[in-house]
Amino acid sequence: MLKPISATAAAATAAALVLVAPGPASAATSTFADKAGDIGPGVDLRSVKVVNGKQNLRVVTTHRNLVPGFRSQAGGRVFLDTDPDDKGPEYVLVGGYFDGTDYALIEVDGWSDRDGDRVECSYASLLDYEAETVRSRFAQDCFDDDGTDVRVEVRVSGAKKSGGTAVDWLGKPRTFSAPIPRG
Ligand SMILES: [Ca+2]
Ligand SMILES: [Ca+2]
Ligand SMILES: [Ca+2]
Repeated sequence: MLKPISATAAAATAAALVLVAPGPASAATSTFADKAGDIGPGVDLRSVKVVNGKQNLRVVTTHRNLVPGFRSQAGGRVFLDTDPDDKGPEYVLVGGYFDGTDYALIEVDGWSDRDGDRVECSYASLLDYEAETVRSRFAQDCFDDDGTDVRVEVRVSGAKKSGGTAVDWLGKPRTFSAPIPRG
């Protein structure tokens, strides 16, 4: 479990960091909100936070009622646009959002590409049921267009109680966020 640090400790650490590291501004961070309750609990997407850092790109999605049980059948796709001149995403992180599931970073050519290859590079995705988050980190050298802005789109899905699959996109389906400049 991730333990929150106290506000005073955080403030002291921040002050110390400012004293020892007055370097350039670090990673660009953007957070995008999604409507609550546009699909049932289990996977409902609430927000997507993107930190486009020098070494790593981090994406944290927050959900409503993220649960370990397989009955949720929850999972998601984090689409990454690293080349705005080429329509659609260049990469997608595909993963399951319950215990025992795996994930993979795939290089794709647009929204409907189902034949992409796995990218061999350093990345990881972590489910946190307590915080209801999925935290993913990608080394920047995972991406061919190293050093560029990135745009994201997220699609999550899960089992409906009544049967069938519920789908929740970040905002309008197949539309990217504003670009997040690399820090
Ligand atoms: Ca939602
Ligand atoms: Ca693109
Ligand atoms: Ca939505």
